[in-house]
Amino acid sequence: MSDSTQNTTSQELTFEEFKTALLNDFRIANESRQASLLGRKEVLTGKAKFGIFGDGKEIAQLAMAKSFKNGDFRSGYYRDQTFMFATGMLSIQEFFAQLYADPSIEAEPCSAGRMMNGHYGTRSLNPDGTWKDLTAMKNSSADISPTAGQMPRLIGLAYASKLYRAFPELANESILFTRNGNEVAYGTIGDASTSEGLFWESINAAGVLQIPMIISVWDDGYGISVPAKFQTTKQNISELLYGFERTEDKNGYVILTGNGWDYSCLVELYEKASIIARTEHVPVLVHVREMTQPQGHSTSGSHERYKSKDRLTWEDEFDCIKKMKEWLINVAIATSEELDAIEEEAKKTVNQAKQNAWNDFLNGVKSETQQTVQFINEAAAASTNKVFIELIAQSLTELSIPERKDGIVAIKKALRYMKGENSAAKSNLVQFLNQQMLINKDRYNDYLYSQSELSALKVAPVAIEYPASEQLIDGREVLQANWDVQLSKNKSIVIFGEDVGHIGGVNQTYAGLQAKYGENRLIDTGIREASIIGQGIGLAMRGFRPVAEIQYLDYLAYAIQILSDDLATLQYRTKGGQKAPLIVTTRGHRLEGVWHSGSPMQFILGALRGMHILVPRNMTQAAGFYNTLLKSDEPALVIEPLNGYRIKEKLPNNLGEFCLPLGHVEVINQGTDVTIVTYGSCVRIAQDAINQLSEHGISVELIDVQSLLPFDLDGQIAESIKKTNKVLFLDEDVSGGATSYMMQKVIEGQNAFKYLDFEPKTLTAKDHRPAYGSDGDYFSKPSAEDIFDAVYTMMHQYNPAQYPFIN
Ligand SMILES: Cc1ncc(C[n+]2csc(CCOP(=O)(O)OP(=O)(O)O)c2C)c(N)n1
Repeated sequence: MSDSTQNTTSQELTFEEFKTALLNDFRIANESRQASLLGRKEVLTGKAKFGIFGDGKEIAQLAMAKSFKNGDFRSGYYRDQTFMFATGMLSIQEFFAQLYADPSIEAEPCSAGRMMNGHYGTRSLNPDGTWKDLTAMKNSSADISPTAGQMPRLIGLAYASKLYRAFPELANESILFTRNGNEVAYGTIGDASTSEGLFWESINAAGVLQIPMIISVWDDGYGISVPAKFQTTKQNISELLYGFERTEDKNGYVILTGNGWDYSCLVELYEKASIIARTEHVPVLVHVREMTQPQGHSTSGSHERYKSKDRLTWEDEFDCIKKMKEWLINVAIATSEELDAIEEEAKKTVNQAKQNAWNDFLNGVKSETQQTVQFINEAAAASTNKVFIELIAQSLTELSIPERKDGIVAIKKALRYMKGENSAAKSNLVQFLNQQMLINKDRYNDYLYSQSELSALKVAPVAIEYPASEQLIDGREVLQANWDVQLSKNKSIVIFGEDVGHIGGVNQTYAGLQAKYGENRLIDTGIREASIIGQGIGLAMRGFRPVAEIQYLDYLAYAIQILSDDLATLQYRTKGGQKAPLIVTTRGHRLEGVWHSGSPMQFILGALRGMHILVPRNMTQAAGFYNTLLKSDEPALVIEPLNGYRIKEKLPNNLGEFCLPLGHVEVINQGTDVTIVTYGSCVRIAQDAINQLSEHGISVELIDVQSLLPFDLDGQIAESIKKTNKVLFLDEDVSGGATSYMMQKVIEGQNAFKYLDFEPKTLTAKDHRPAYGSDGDYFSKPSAEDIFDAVYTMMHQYNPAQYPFIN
């Protein structure tokens, strides 16, 4: 690992020290360039599948790396390899291991081969999932591919420093995360990606929040093939952003610009940027123009297709490393020969690192392939189809670059030749196959959720305790009282969102709490759902326990991309290297009209695997889930039932303590004829229907699922169907939505089909959004009458004599 973070501009350096530092930068630039060149070759010769590299962006990243300190965080994108090398956060060998998709954490610490090359990240967690001391290391949050998707998270990473400064007492206790809030968050983004809404939303948010971050725009004039004239008004992002610039009397950004080939200017620029961001704790934007992309966008195609001859000539002439070399010679820091020697040395270093990475990777696969061949041949010897099976083993040995899947395919094909046969060697082969499948499960499928001791599934349930008195209060008051206790117990909890602070939330679930705990604990934000989530992700990555509120479930759609691509994938894409225990709270299912009554559960369930999805039927249950989640290290979405805030509930005694287990259903009503499986606001509507059905002699077992992800971990629903032999899945999603999800979990996942005497049914909302008004609601969403009719019809078809038709 290399580290060029020593100051190359300080007046205190002797000439020799200064020269050494500059030549070190020149070396890293050359190594990085060489890594890009060799990386591309590796893809084109079939050793890797895809390559995207940081060539043309080297010099600015060296300059940026100089001020990056322990405790700081990067939130960047796939062009940043030089920065990663220069800060010591990545070695060249690790860079190549990622290109080859090496699944070992030791070889490829960013993602253990899960993310394609150019997607960086440091390991914030120990193997047991506990935090490392992030102040003793340089940190990179894990990249994602969607352009500008790194921006929302950057807000939270920078905001954490501001909040730590606001709470010196908390900062003192949070020694793994901060030194007095001094850390700066560094962001990078390509010029074309500034066309994304996420960029503008995040830029505005950081300007409002005034947080210590340096965001660099790497401007090479293209987004793949599309030039700046189709991307950016005036083709100049810093010119557009001047409206955000701070003035004498108004907060805003410090905006700096420079050219990507001008080393000395960039070093000065970044020194200035970092001093401002670190000391004044404000956002700085650095627009680095005139960058090049010597090998084009990626290995997917050549840039000759879309760049003019003139542009290609200019890119050649203004290549940043070439320019740095000219400058070093012109200012007499080094001779051409000295620099040539460094270039030659860099080639050797990179070649060696590449070779080491490849050998490590290939040897791992080869040893497994050899074992596979041996097991297949041994099984062949005991089979009547020996000849055919040996041929399979033979073709495996002939592969010059075997992959792990080749071994599995070979075993499965060999076993088909042995169908009906019994031999010890065949059993050994099957056992080996099972072992390999387990090993590959660990390589490719683990860490979708936390595997630490703080997994939400390991939080011990604590029963709700009620006082003797029967006093009832509004549901929203239960939540408010529970948050009050949590906020006083745990100083790292911060709750933010639209209208959350001053007025205490649109449904008063935080009423009075800002006045009690201050503006930095209960925080009003702008209307900016995606960056509210990013704010939460970044805060959670730096030790806070953030609760991000999305005002209504219908508006979660604005944030779903960042929840899905960033938060939900974080543990998985880093193979347990990073976590962001963010609680996302919202309210939904039922109120009024097209945009305040949605229940798009299937859309959420499909997008957010990696998060827990909880759908409490009332506010006490919701509080129980919050209490559980706050003891865990996992992200979750809790959807409060929007029409339940004024419904009366009892106030528990043990606020802040009672914990609802995740993945456990509750049987709300015992019954024998039909099982109704539902959640959220539908529970109450079903209760109404059940009362009406009982008048007609039909006994319904009502199950509140309450936790959609995870879902009924101990198979209680199948147990109920064993008794009733009939099931209706009910909710307010569209047809084929979350009811189908529940049906699959129960009928297939719990094998409940074998207990059914009657086809499983679903009852959902209509496929359009709910119309406004009480009648709009009634004719759009399932009502008690709809439930009555659905259940009665089932009973009538099952036993027409006992349940004659009604109409
Ligand atoms: C949301 C999204 N849309 C499209 C893409 C495909 N894509 C990958 S990189 C890229 C161009 C980005 O250009 P720019 O931001 O200028 O960065 P550069 O690659 O030039 O450094 C595109 C369109 C993507 N990754 N994400």
